[in-house]
Amino acid sequence: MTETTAELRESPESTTVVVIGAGPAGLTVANLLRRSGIDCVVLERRTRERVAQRQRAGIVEARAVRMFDSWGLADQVLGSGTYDGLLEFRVDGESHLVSDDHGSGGPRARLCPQQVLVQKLTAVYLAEGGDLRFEAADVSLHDLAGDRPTVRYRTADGALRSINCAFVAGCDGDHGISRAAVPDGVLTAHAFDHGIGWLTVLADAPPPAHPLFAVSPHGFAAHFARGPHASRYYLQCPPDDHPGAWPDSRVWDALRTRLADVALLPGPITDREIFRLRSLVHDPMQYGRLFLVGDAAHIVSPLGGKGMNLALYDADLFARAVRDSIRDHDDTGLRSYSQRCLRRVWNDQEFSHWLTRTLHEAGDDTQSGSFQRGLARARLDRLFTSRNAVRAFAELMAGLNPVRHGSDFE
Ligand code: RFL
Repeated sequence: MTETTAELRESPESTTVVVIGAGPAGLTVANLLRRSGIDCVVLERRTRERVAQRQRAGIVEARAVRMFDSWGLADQVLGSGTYDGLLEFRVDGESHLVSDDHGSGGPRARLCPQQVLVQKLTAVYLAEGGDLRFEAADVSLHDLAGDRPTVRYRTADGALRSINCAFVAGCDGDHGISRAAVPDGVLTAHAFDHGIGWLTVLADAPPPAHPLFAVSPHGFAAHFARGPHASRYYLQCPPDDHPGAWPDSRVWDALRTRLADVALLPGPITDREIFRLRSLVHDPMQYGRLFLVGDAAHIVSPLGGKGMNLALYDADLFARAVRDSIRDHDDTGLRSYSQRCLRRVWNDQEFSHWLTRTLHEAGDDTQSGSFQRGLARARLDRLFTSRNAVRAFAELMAGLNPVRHGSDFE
């Protein structure tokens, strides 16, 4: 017998759910399971400090605020960062304010940077006695199609550990090991590449009065708040561009031109990277006792702010499904998990795709041509003039438009 086998035999553990990954999806699953009295173990490969610093999304949509509210968690994990509910579209320097009021009452979206949400979810989970293991290396999944899957990993000091469980929540993002553990041929990947790159810049610079989207022949740009003294900017660029080609002076010059704001105040740039705008859906979001949650199952191009919000939606459905299965022996939620998630995923993909095409094609017509530019401008005009168009847009932004499930809507 090898030393490794002996060590694994000496230290078997057992829990109900092993959660892989401590991003927004994994931490939400863990908190909701804990609130339901269901034991789980979270395995995260990074350190707590590293996870707490990852800056991406900035707004928790109204639907997700309601979800946290329904679990009694909204004030603890979201803070009180509200905004006035207006979005600014600046087209060739002309400003148009669009309200995100969807007209159905109830809580509105909250300004809550992703890293703040992650920090608060972590703190609440640990304060309530949750089991969260950072620096878990070489995580591997076994017997996913059986009754009791096993998860193996290596601790920070090199010891091998093994946990038996009833379910695995694969919340480890697009590059994790969960989806990769599914045998070939089970999942279908539906992918789309917009052929567009974005330079994204974080800076300690004054945030805009409203989330700002700018359209012009110079290319798309955007400016969002990331706290009271911090901003995130986006600049359309070739997808194979390099951050080194964007020194500070070029970034601020391009922003002033595209945002049509000569007085834009610069600030120290704390992060700068380039990524491709792409979208990806994996179907189904389940294999045996493994359930894929969040980015592990789907990637949404950033316009519309749906990626993190979809992760929160999946997490809620999964936690409720496990609760019903364990507490009431009702597996309906588990059986319909993938289908229900995918309905909302495609709904949000369509919204994000529409917004991405509209805001890029309305500006620089070198990629899509003058006809597409005319169509995109017409769509924007409709948004600036029709009350019904604004209401439909606001409902999609809020994540509150009904989505069909069989003969039901939710
Ligand atoms: P995450 O956040 O990627 O977390 C996955 C976690 O799993 C860990 N992990 C592992 N742990 C153990 N073993 C392994 N083998 C592991 N492999 C990975 C990772 O360390 C990590 O901690 O996925 P999750 O939880 O599904 O959350 C998804 C969101 O992070 C993502 O959808 C959003 O950030 C997308 N996104 C935005 N979403 C919005 O809703 N609104 C936005 O405004 C918004 N802006 C953005 C974004 C994504 C961006 N990037 C990534 C291009 C802006 C940007 C720049």
